[in-house]
Amino acid sequence: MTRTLVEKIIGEHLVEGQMLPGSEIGLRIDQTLTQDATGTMTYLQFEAIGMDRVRTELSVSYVDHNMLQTDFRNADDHRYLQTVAARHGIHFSRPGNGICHQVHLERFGAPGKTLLGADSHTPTGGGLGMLAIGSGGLDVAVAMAGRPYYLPMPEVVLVRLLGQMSPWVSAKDVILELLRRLSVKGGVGRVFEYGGPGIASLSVPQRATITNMGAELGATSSLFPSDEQTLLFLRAQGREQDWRSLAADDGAGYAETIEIDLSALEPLVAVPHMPDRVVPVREVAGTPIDQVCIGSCTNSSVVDLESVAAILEGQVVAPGVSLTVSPGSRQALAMIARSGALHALISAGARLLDAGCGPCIGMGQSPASGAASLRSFNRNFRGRSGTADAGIYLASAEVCAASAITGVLTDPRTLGEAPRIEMPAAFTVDDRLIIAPPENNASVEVVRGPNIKPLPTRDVLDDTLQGEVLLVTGDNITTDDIMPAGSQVLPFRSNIPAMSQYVFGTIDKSFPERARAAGGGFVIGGENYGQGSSREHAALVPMYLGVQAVIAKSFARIHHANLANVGIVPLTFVDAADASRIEQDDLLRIAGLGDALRSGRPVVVENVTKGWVFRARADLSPRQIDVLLAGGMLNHIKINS
Ligand code: MIC
Ligand code: SF4
Repeated sequence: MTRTLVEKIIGEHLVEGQMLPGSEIGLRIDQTLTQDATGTMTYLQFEAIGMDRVRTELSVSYVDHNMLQTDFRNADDHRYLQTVAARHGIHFSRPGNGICHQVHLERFGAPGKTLLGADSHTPTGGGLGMLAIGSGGLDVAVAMAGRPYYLPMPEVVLVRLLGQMSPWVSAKDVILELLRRLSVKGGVGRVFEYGGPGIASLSVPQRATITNMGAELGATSSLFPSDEQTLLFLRAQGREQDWRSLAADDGAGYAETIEIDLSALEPLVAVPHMPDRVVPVREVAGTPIDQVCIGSCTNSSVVDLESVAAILEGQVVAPGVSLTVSPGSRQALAMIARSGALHALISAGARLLDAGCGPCIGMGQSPASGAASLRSFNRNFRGRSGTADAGIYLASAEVCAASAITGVLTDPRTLGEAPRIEMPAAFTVDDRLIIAPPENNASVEVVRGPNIKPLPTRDVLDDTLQGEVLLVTGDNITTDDIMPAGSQVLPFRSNIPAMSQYVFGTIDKSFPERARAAGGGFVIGGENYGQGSSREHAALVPMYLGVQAVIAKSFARIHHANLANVGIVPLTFVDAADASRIEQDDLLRIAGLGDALRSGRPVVVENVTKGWVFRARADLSPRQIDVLLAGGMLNHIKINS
């Protein structure tokens, strides 16, 4: 039987279920990663499971998001993360060592492995031929405990790359082109497997840009075969022993094949406020730009930074532009420091930030009122930068560098000859900021500062759900809309009561107060509800405020799983037109929930206020229904252990 690359890796890790698209499968997870903004909850949950040491081959805790320390909170969290890692057999990557996805790619990722990460951009690792998937923190905690990770078997789509990119065209343009064609929900339930003759010319850092931003398609993952390029990268990282050759069989069957001719691509840009609003740069060239930010897990490798430095060499940033550079890793920063590229950046007027997420998650560097900010990042949702009326544009590092000089959106092809930057033959390897856990972990004391609050808990689900509609939303609501990030809110990631005052803050500031007064209720969503980040806080906090069910036209994969994991019922309208008949404050009732869910029949929802009923489907596996009815995963584990 011929198999796709995805089927091969899943086949090697399948512990439950069958590889039939849409049906639930359980996978053995080899590696996990967390970052600090999702990690505190993940490790509190791991502690609640009550296991001494992780059962994975490798688990790594990174600190990269909550890097501004404006008070004790983030520093408290870092200390908790460091000590809880040592206590339970987890590697700890210290603040300053870089962004989880970039560092994991450099130092730990390996072809053929499974990686589960509490961050939606975990598929970055697919650039190395591994199956890397983002999930909520609770799923990562469960995987660290050695239990399978469950997900619907994805459809596998082949993206055949042909030809070679022209000068000034970059890997970012490949993924922007896919977003242009498929939209932010075009990847839901699918894995994108790259192949075709065009992949041979793409280095691992370029591949990782593409697999990273596959998250913006809503895809379960994206990956490349493991080939000569993979070997070159691993050798250059001093990890040749991690290489194995891995590719799909000839004639493997795919749900769909998409072709992209690399030689026909041109520099592209996503305009505000969605990553799929993609147009050629030349069409919007001349748009004045106030800020340029280079970095994020999409485009912050040493290759990107060297290329930016080559463009900025001898130039100075335009007077109206503030340029920031946040290296993806300490390795990348150390290498540009040694090569002299850092000097070119600083001389040009770049403001150098920590090796971390920084402006990507609104951790500082919020643009001015109404500003246009051009970023080499992956998300441009409204308000995510910390400035509600700023417009964020997403493009390659090269487009960013060119525009920083001119002060307007610039097609870099107008600058003349493109710099030719090759991936280094040897990276500078220095793992001293990665602390390996001690053999004897039992005596390690876990330090909890006052910012670490206990996990919120809840009871088993009632058989009748009744409550007011607290909010009716439109399509493509992101988890940034549900649970905003930014420098003000992120320090509360381990303090759910404090965080709850910000829920739905960008949509309706009165939500928390109304939810409290009503004792909880329902949320009505549109298409692709909960797209974007993996943050389970977008489920945990509504649960804490008493939200019982979210009824939407469709859901993003990770958020759908997170809702069930915390005991909020995710339901999908059978007839999407019913959504427009529901208004805020309507009283809804679902009776006989348990039987309805177990029977597999649609759930009948009564709109008590308006006197009509509608039907909604629960697209949940029998396992998820048990988890849900128990009031979430932690209750379920307790009941069954
Ligand atoms: C993001 O890019 O939105 C984040 C911040 O990395 C999130 C995780 C989080 O909210 O902590 C993600 O992508 O999952
Ligand atoms: Fe960090 Fe941004 Fe990447 Fe999220 S998308 S991990 S915030 S750099």
